[in-house]
Amino acid sequence: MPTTLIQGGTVISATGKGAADVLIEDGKIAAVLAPGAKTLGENLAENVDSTIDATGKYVIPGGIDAHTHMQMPFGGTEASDTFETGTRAAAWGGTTSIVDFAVQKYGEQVVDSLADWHDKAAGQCAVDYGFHQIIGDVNADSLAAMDGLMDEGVSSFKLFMAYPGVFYSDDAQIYKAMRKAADTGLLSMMHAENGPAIDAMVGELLAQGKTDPYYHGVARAWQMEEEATHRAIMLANLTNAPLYVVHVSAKQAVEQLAAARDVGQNVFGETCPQYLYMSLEDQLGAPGFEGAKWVCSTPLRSKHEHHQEGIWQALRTNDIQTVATDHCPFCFKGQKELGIGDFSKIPNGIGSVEHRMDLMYQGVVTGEITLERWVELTSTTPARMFGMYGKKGVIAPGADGDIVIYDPNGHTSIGLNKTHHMNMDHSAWEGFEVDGHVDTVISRGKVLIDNGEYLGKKGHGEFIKRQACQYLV
Ligand code: DUC
Ligand code: ZN
Ligand code: ZN
Repeated sequence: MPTTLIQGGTVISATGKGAADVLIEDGKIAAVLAPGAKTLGENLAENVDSTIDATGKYVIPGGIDAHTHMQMPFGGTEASDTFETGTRAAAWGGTTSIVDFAVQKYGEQVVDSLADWHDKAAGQCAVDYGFHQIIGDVNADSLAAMDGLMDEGVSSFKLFMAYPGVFYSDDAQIYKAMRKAADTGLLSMMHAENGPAIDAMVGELLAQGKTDPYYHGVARAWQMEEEATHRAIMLANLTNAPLYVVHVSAKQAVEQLAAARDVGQNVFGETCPQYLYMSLEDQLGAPGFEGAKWVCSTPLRSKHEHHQEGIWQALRTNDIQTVATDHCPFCFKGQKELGIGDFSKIPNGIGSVEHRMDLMYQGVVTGEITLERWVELTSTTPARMFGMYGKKGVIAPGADGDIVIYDPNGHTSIGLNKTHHMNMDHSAWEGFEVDGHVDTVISRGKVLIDNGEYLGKKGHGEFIKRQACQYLV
């Protein structure tokens, strides 16, 4: 039974911090000890297989990115990270678990799509992985298939109010799926944007010759996010289904979530780093076709409307509970370029799985969030939200030995030119310089990253059979 002792660091949890040593035994956390603790009068450090010096560093539970799309067919192409490359990049960035989306398309069976995702991921991953189920075709078969998802360890599913003709569900379909969710205990996840109205506006803009990436953000107006968020909340209220709204970017959508939470509804929100640091004007509005790098949905919002500040505030007030990435990478050459002359053909997505922990630590540096909140947003709450808590999201006896040793005095230069590990020919984060550094990453007791070296291997990552949401009011 291999044992590792992490000594001298400051252990951060969602509720506090303090000096402690952490003992990992056989892949699990065995003890969190007073510094220099002795057992049976012996110096513990002399009796373990290996020690890691974390003096001056933070010791945090491994990051959990609950929203990724590895090798997802989308927008006439396929997301450029495989499970192998994407989870390796996640490890580099201190994320030790991802939850990816198995995709049921129109005409497909849910069970087949889930089996397909297992085939893609099995034996490929550097870190542990779970699945949500996208239901892109709500019909009698898929509703029946939802009965079996919880037993498969897939305790959440996603519907789309956007993308008519691709993944879109109308209100009747949403109503039926939420009824099923209330019966089965599955968590409903929602892409909340009014797709039919957006598509009408896209048509108008293109007809006016407004084809640049910037107009992606114009067409996907905040009103369309607020409206859909409200409608999703009402349908969830009616059906008594817990609701998790993904990639929230509009401050008005946050107000809808907050109002529902204030009356005790089980409604939750997720945001992503791009909605905190980027804007319609500065990135989507970059000259020429450059803005295509930042085409994602929901879109980056106007800095003049102060959405970014609203989202930071929601992270403090717990009106938004988690930060994921919506990692959906596409290369510029041959993929983003599909939309030259027509922004609606640009594959939607940004790659960030490698940078989330660093980017959110920046919020600690600037005083937007506390250290504890950083851990809560990026690890502990995702674990609770998606039924992994106890095993993941916490440094406590019995939990998996998933640990990041983070150097607050370190520095991280982000981007392709700084040799990121995502399978992309560009970076949406090129040139970002942030305080803090992921020094050591441990997954179930195995060191994956240490001192700038990758020590992991594909196939180390195991499927996480998730339980029901542990975050309900
Ligand atoms: N948004 C994206 O940006 N990419 C994938 C799907 C989505 O909803
Ligand atoms: Zn989405
Ligand atoms: Zn997504």
